[in-house]
Amino acid sequence: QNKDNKELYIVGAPFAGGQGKQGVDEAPKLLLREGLETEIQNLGWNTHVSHLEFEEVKNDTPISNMKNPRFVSKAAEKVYDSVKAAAEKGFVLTVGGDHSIGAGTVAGVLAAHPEAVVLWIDAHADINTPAATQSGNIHGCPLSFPTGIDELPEDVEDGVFKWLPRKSLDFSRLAYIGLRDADEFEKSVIRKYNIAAYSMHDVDKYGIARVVEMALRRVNPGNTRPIHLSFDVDALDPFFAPSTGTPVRGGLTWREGCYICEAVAETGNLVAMDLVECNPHLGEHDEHIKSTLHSGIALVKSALGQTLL
Ligand code: EXY
Ligand code: MN
Ligand code: MN
Ligand code: MN
Repeated sequence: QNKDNKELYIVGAPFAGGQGKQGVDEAPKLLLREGLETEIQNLGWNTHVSHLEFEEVKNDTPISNMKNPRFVSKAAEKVYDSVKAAAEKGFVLTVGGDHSIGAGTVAGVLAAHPEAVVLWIDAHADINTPAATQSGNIHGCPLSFPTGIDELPEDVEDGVFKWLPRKSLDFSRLAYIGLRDADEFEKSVIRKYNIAAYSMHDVDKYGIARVVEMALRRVNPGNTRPIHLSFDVDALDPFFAPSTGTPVRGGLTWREGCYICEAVAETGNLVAMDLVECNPHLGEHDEHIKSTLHSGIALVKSALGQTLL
């Protein structure tokens, strides 16, 4: 990663098929309307914006426990292609959409930067397998594919997720911050593979600065590897990000979220970021929607070099 490269590719991924609530697909356009691109330009980046389009799939019956498997696989593949191409040229900011697109962003970043590590900032662990998911919502499963625990058969129906290179993400290169609603299966995966996972309990105990330090030391000792930051807005407390599909109380404050992004930016190795799960259809009034979008924009600015002094 070339630190003088100031080209930044915003990939709009208006996708809602990884979960059941409409509206999350409207976030990319609304974030741009709220000033996302100009704020990024003000930090000295040359921006390039594209919006992906996703074609509906008819008769998309479940495969294993996954709902909309063909639709999600096709969408994530499109995201993968765009992210891979953009990551070869500059910084990639993928704006969701629900977190199922993370299967595409992680694979795309790893295709361009095979040594990359992934920081997954989320209330949830998003590592259910197609067989383990209780909800069937693939936004709870994206990390099962690049880590290779998904166990989909080689001859899976309609080649679902066949495009995605398995085991491209080693468990030693994945860290979580913000967890507070992992499923039992996911907790067993975290233990079994000794994944660097920092829950809200750890944030309370050590403070956010030490948590980020510990997470980075675990996955990127020596600070030599490129970093992909996948930020689910539901990692923030619902007080700061109410308009999201699966809010969980007891989350990160606005400053803790921004601090994570600032600290990761300070490493000089951040190459890509996702901002996902803002849903402007949810929330009791307009202020909820605005504050969620502006939390998201603040996180992006913090990751892209905004300094407070
Ligand atoms: N673990 C639950 C499930 O698999 O359905 C909840 C997942 C929510 C995922 C959100 C996007 O981070
Ligand atoms: Mn609408
Ligand atoms: Mn998520
Ligand atoms: Mn989440």
